[in-house]
Amino acid sequence: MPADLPRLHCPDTARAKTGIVHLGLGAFYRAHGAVYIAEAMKASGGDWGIVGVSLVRPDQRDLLAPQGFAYTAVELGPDGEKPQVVGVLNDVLVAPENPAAVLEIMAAPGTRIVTSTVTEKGYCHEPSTGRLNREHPDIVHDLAHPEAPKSTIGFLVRALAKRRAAGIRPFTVLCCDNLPENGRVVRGIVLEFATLVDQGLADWIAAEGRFPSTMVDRIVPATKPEDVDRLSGQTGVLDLSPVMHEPFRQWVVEDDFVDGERPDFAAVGVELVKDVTPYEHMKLRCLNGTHSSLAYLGYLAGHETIADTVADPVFAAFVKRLWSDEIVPVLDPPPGVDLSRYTASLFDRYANPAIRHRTWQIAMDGSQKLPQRILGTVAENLAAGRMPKGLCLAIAAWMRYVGGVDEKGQAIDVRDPLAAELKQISDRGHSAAEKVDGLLSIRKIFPEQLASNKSLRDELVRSYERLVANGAGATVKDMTHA
Ligand code: CS2
Repeated sequence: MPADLPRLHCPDTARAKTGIVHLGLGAFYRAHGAVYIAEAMKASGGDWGIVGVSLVRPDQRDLLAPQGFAYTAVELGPDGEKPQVVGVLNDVLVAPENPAAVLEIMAAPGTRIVTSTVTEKGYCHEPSTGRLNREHPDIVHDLAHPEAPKSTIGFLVRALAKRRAAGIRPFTVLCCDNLPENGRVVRGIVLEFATLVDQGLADWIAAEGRFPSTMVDRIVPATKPEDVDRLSGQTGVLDLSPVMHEPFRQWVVEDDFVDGERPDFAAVGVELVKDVTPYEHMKLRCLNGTHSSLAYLGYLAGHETIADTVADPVFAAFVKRLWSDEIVPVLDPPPGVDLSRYTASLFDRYANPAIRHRTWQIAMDGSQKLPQRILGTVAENLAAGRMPKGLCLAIAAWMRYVGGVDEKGQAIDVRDPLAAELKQISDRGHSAAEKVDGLLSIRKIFPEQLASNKSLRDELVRSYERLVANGAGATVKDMTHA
């Protein structure tokens, strides 16, 4: 790394006052929501500076503090790389070091929105039902120690309680994670938790709080050391925490904020709508559903990235078939959207060779992702009397993946909150059928109605057997006749 380069610093423009606290400061938000918010302030002003909160590790704070919390967002497009310095972060707090400081900024009168990207598992809920998981260790902790929370839900509820006690209006909770009807789901979890703390608080949040649902979209792979080196070579300054993203972006938001207080989103292309549900379904099922399918099957077939996977003609034909035969037929498009154009553009985005998005990264946390990405589509196909064989193959590939051994007999580093349970259940089964039955019996993932469908179960067993006997590449090939 070129150590003698000057370090990136925050542009000298006056900083906006903090109006937003963001929970879960990962690459995605820094390349998506934060960029939109910075642009909205540039276009129309407003005090919408952001304080980021890392809920687990200090890494981001440690990298960003010496840069005045500025970072470079790099667009990786067909015509090269476009770096842009983003100076919208005012501070980064590390929650486990000082939860009181996080609660203080969340409860400050100037904070009017709390955004979150804490990943699917960060809401401590059961993916199959959307309800609070009261046995989650962080939830148990936060109910016992409300003044020093660990979980996103614990922070939201405690900060809202502080605002209520101080006579301050609630903030809007703007969830930016890939959950279906994410605002409504988070509202339900927050209210369930608040009820356990104080019914009066829960009633106040229910009446005065706002939780607009959102659909967020931009492909942002994890930043790699070579990205840092390449960027510093191009710019002559050292940024130790840039984010890499594709040109495409989309943000659809329900326009329902506490007292209407929000950045001027419309000025920068955020789509403000009454009901985000059709957009969320389209994106979660068409994009994330096929992303996960390609991740498990592609990983097993030895492909490192999504771009490598769809460069393989067999997989290209497979993903197109998933869209045309299984996903789009059971989807109601949002007003004015042509789904065949939408999926064609998804294919081009996947094929962008500059985006090195690892199949292993997308394969993480499958237990939290499958329901909203794949299982809804499967259920609707079954209800229409069709067996969605491609998606069944994807589920079987997930089942094989969580068994923890790849096609060459090498261990897979399975990252999932249920990893130990999944491996144990998989290991207990001696045959494909026993493994499939064991995994299907996990109610946190597979609802009873789906798991008890005999033809689905038989199709999963057949798919699993084929994956073991022939490998993922050959099985996908057979299916697409490519
Ligand atoms: C991906 C998403 O990692 C994953 O599971 O499917 O992060 C995906 O890249 C984004 O949702 C795109 O908007």
